[in-house]
Parts: sequence; structure tokens; C-alpha cells
Amino acid sequence: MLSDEDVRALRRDALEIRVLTIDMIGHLGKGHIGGSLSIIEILTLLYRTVMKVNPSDPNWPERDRFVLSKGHAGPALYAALAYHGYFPVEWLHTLNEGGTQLPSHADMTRTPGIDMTAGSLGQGLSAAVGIALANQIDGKERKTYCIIGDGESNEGQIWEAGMSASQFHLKDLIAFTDYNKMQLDGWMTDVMNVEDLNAKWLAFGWFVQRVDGHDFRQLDFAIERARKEQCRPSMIIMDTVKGKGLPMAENNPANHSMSYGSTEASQVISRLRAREARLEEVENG
Ligand SMILES: Cc1ncc(C[n+]2csc(CCOP(=O)(O)OP(=O)(O)O)c2C)c(N)n1
Repeated sequence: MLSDEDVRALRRDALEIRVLTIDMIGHLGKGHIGGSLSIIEILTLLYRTVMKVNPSDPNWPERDRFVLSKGHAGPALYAALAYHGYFPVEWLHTLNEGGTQLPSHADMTRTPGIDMTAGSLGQGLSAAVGIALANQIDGKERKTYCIIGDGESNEGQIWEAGMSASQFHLKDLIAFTDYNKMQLDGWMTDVMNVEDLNAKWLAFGWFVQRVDGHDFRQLDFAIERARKEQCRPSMIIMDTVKGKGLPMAENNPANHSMSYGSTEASQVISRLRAREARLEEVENG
């Protein structure tokens, strides 16, 4: 269980990772900001306390594995990896430039710490199933974590992976749905509704939990329970806000890929820092 101090430390990490993400895309001038900002808290928690990884040896064979199936949110993952020392923070300003190690979509052949290439939606969960199955066959306790999108869940392959994972009793597979209720060109309910997600994953034989995806305590508790599961894969459905922390993006159906520059980024970052400082002041009395 997380202490108040743990939560404060996680919040500070999340602020830095969110700041790096906003700054990186502002520096480039355009990018997948919406779906990056909705997964900052889960990435923060995974890389700070949950996953068994070693940033100075990204290919350590015994590490837990992570697949960002919604690979267009690469910038959020790059920010988390850079923050944890997988590569220099300066690389972030090369996002999507010619010859970069950080292409817009996650690429395992380019970036230290990326376990699976993704971007063609629907495929990452199948890769995660394969990785978890291989670990199970090898008798390894290594966990496989995977984040999928709600829009991505319109892909039939997601559900094929879902069936396979329960068929093979992949208890060490823990997946998250980033349920921000939006996809590329609008609200899920207008484009292709995926409700009832809880009932669907349950019907596919998974252990299903539903949490606020920006609340560290709820996320941590759900992961703890998922890790204790003895025979089923886990799906943690995270209610999130697409564009969380960037006022022009939150609740804006056009927030999938947005254009803004360094000046706007700096203004938002100052406001985010001021808000966190006020919060800490209140907490410290
Ligand atoms: C197979 C495939 N079809 C279409 C796309 C184009 N595309 C990129 S992101 C996206 C929307 C994804 O929505 P979601 O998974 O909810 O991501 P989020 O809204 O969280 O960014 C689409 C349709 C793609 N990358 N791959």
C-alpha cells in the first residue's frame, strides 16, 4: 500500500514526465499529445515502483516486459524512459526528426528500453501474449505489462489476443485499457462504441478491475491484486482524460494530434508547476 509520501513522490515524478512530454511535442511543433498525456500516471507508477527493470542494462534478460500497444503515445514512454535514465533527456528534442532514436511511434530497434515496436493498432497485445507465453513456458515469473487504447479495442486482433491469453492462463500478463473515451477523430460513442468493456473482458476470461487512471492508490492497489491472480490474465480498465494537464487538449475531440510551440508549452508547464507547488503548500499546512 502506498504511503502519503509515496504518493507525493509519484506525483512529482508524474509532473516531470508530463512536463517532458509537453515540452518535447512543443519543441517539435506537433504530435500525439492527447493519448500521451492520459497514460502519464500509469507509466510513472510502472517505472518507479512496479516493474523489475534496470535502466543501465535495458536488455537485462530477467526484466519485466512492457508493450505500449497504442504505439502513437511513444512520446509519453520516451519521457518516462529518459526521466529514469535509459538515455539522455536531450534526445527528447530530436523526436521524429530525421535520424532520431525517437520516432513518433515506439520502435524497439531504435530506442533503449522499448521491448516491442507498435503503431499499427491491435498488434501489441498479441505480442504481449506471446512474450507472456514464452516466459510461462520457460518457467519464469517475469511479468508482462501492456497498455492498449479504447479506440485500439475496435480492432478484432485485440479480442483474438484476449481469447488466447485466457486459453493459456497467462496470469503474469497484466494489461491496461486507457479508457479516455476518445480516439483519432472524436468520441468513442460516435465512432465505434466499445461498451461494455468490463463485461467484454470478463466474458473473455480475464480478471477485470476498473480504476481512476490518474489515481496512484487505485492503480497500485489494482496492480497488487492482479499480481496475485493465479490463473487468469488481468485487465485494468483505467478511466482517464485524454490530454490530461493541457487545458487546450482536455475535453477537446480534436486533441489526438495537436500543433503548438515552445512558448505555449512553457506557459502550460509554469502553470502545472505552480499548481503542484500550491498543492504541496496546502498538504504541508
Ligand atoms: C491498424 C491501424 N489503424 C488505424 C490507425 C490510425 N490511428 C492512429 S491512433 C488512432 C486512434 C486510436 O485511439 P485510441 O487507441 O483510443 O488512442 P488514444 O485516443 O488513447 O490516443 C488511429 C485510428 C493505426 N495506427 N493503426
